[in-house]
Amino acid sequence: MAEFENKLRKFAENLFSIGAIKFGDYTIKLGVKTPIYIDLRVIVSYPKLIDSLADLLVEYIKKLPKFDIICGVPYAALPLAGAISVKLNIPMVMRRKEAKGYGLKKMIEGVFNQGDRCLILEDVVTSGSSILETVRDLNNVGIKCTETVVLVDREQGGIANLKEQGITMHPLLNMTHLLNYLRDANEIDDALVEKVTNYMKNTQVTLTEIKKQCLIDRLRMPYSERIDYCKNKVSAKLFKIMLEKKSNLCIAADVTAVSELLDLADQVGPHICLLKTHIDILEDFTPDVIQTLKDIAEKHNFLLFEDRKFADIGKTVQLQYNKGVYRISSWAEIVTAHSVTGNGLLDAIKGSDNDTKGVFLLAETSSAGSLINGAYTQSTIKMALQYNELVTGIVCQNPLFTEHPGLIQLTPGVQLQAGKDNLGQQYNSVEVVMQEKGADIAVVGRGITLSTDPAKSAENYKKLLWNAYLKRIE
Ligand code: 6AU
Repeated sequence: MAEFENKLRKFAENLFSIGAIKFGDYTIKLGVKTPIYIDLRVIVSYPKLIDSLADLLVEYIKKLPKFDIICGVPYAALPLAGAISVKLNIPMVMRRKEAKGYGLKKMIEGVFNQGDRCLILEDVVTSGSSILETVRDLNNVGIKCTETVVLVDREQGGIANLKEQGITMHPLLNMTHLLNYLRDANEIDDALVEKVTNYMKNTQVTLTEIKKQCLIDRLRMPYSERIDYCKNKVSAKLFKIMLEKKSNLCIAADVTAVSELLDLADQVGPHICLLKTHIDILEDFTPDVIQTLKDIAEKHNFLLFEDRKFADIGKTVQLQYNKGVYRISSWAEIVTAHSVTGNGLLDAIKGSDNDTKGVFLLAETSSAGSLINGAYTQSTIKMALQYNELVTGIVCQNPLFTEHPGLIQLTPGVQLQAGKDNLGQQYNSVEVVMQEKGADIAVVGRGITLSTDPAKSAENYKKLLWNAYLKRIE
């Protein structure tokens, strides 16, 4: 025991001597001011220290519950996690830091199995927020986490915050020990110890604060809470309609006769939040159709959404959006657009009155053999964030942008059962789309339009989709 403590003392002194512990006026993550700053990233320059520290950790870890994989919280803990992984011959996974916000699947690198138990290694803990972010991403790919080993616990609420989320923290050192060891080694004096101790007592960080700032996950957030995050006015309006009608169903009204369209809109109206049109497939379109459609939309409280999929240069899109027989901008509160031609296209739609306009950008498609790749998808999301006052959300098939609750995920390719048509369309079930694929609104076309009773079918989809959403946020 005493021998282990001596090693800890030595470790504290080593950290101080390599400049990993600094006293002064610093600001740490979450904007908290601090008189002591601990930055272990510098240890990469001291391989012998990594080696001896890894030995110490291996000894410490032996008393903990068994685990299958180890994960270091980037960046400081990565070299240590690597060293421990080698010493124990236990595989490591890495959580990507830079890929934040661009899809859950790509967040974790390495080979793992569903249900693997993971030990998380972290350098310094203040509130526990970084560990909780790591746990969230590991949990999202099916990895279990209950234990974390921490080199230094700053004793500012981390242990309690983590415990509340089911994680037990095992700190090698806490701040009290660290200060005492440094004082015993004559590196710091009593006054400094007292100053830092008082600071720690008076600067506790609670889980509520952490949740507000860094544990945002739109997939688990109720629609009602997401309204405040909407930068686009139409998204906020849409969320309100969804909540009022308890509907996250968008109908794809892909019919070719005006009478069919108007009849369908009136029948399914009570059950939908959005009516999506391909206005150019109507064979008997006349401009007066639009007013009737608008009246039905008002009667049943849904938004009109033209799935135009703009994809040209800005100038042409401007004409397509505002001119021609359809005059889309005069009635469609939302339109779809590809990101392929870049910003000019969104600038063209933006115009002057942004308050009533929204765009769903296509980041992925439901069709087999799509040429869209990961880089395109990520750039599209970047573009959406850049134009967040105009962009209502993203059309995609996977749970992307989980850290941006103001954006809405619209997912087509939905039927009661998984399947496909003979032209490459691919369908997932309601449950899969809502609970695994991250949809906020599901687009259902032929699943409703080809049924014998579209109103009844729409009501059924509405209930199933809403229940799946409730289950997701439970
Ligand atoms: O349910 P369906 O297959 O009858 O209809 C799906 C609808 C169609 C497509 O044009 C549209 O959803 N769609 C989209 C959208 C909404 O942009 C993108 C996509 O990837 N797949 C897809 O089917 O009106």
